[in-house]
Amino acid sequence: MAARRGALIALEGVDRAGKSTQCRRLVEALRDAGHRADLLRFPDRTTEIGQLISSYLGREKNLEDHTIHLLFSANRWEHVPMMKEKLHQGITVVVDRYAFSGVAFTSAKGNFGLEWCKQPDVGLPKPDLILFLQLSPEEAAERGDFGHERYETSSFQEKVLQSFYCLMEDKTLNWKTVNASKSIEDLHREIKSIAEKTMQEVQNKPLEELWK
Ligand code: Z5A
Ligand code: MG
Repeated sequence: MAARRGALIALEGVDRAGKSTQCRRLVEALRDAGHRADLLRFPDRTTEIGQLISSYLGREKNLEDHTIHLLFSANRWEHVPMMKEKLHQGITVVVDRYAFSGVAFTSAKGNFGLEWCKQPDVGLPKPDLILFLQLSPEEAAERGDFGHERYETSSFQEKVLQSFYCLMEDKTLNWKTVNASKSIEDLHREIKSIAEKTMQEVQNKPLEELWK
């Protein structure tokens, strides 16, 4: 019998919804419970491509809109061999943002169809679970002001949210929306329970390809 594989779990959501906080908590808790789990964050600003993306987000560098979209995607693809290896070794991989952020942010710029935005990420490892952390703009505002990076304005974030809703209509993907206005601890417990159930369900199933 083939070895059990790990699950690929993506966290998505609006700005300040608590994705990074919950990703860290989830990986820690899974490890404490005896599972093998690793965290990846997109963009991964540590690679050469990631450094270009970081200077774009920090407004030090201007890049043409198609170009930056493809760089975000390339930043995911450069991790694919390592992600597949981990998943096949039985390690659960938790990703802090994934291709859905890629599509939602670029399509929010206008002049970009959803289908064009999806193409570069077609064939990435398909997440077994996508947790969407839902938070109203008012509640997000209580968590502090926007930073100074590109995209951090309320009008743009509203368009991003609409693009996420379009992506969530795809029933071939396992989207689960969670209420991110809960306390960090309550939300963590809910996310951990959904994640463990998914890990159990997919361990003997093949890893699929996204949007294929
Ligand atoms: N982007 C793109 O355009 N294309 C792509 O392909 C990808 C990304 C992958 C950088 O992302 C930008 O890149 C992003 C999308 C774009 N642009 N924007 N906007 P990033 O992931 O580096 O962004 P970030 O700086 O990590 O912010 P974030 O992800 O929006 O925040 P978060 O991770 O969701 O939240 P957090 O850091 O965990 O928490 C925010 C604060 O709230 C913090 O003070 C917490 O302590 C607090 N918090 C968290 N949870 C709670 C609860 N439950 N209650 C109260 N307070 C809480
Ligand atoms: Mg974050």
